[in-house]
Amino acid sequence: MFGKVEEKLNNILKTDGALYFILIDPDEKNCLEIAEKVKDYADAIILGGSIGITNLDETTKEIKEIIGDIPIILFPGNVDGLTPYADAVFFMSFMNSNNTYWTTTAPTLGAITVKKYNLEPIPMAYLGIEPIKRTAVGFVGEVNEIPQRKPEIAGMYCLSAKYFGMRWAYLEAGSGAELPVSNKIIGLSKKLSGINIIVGGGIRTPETAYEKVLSGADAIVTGTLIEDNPDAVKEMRNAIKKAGMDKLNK
Ligand code: 1GP
Repeated sequence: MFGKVEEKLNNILKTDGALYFILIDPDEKNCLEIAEKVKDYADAIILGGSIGITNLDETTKEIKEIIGDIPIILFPGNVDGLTPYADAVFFMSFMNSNNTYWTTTAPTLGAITVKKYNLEPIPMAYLGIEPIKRTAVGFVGEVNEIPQRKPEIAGMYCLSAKYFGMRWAYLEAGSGAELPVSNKIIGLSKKLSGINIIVGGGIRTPETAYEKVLSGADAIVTGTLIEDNPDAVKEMRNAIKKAGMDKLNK
């Protein structure tokens, strides 16, 4: 039932208790340098951005050469964010967008390309949490932002995602968010749904990542951190893996 990439990630989750995903924007000028710097620390590279796609095929091939066996999972900002040179795709619905284009039309238009490119689809709910409205993805994705002080709304979306058959939910505060998703939201989302919870947006310190994993996050995503300070990824990975082990031993 699971494809190879998802199986690999689930196996790492069993042994390590937590995953570290590093987001690379293929439109960043220095994305190959970034790939070189993070290749020893990421469990998967997630590739995508909200605005613009330049030469995705070439960039993906070049990144693949650098990172070797680490899976590349596409994180498409739109239907043009697909390439046959990646391993998998987060096949996602932006569930709390106000626009049906982002909830269902874009994934429907993209589905045939996913099939044609033989990409492994990883079914995922994408959920925009405050302060996502002030970030690019909130603007483009016309989000009906989930308030930080209403964790039950996020939890209910995750439960709904589980009942739809999605195996992953991404709690997103938006790239560069001033505040990451709260521990309460993460905890309730995990407790209610039991599906794999990815948390990203505004995670800048190893301490924050540690807390998020202990609260219930299965995977942490960082993007901006690498662009600002590539050397920070080692500490980030250590904190995530330590939290994972602490969680497994609880
Ligand atoms: C964006 O959650 C990711 O989709 C990463 O956010 O750039 O703030 O790390 P940052």
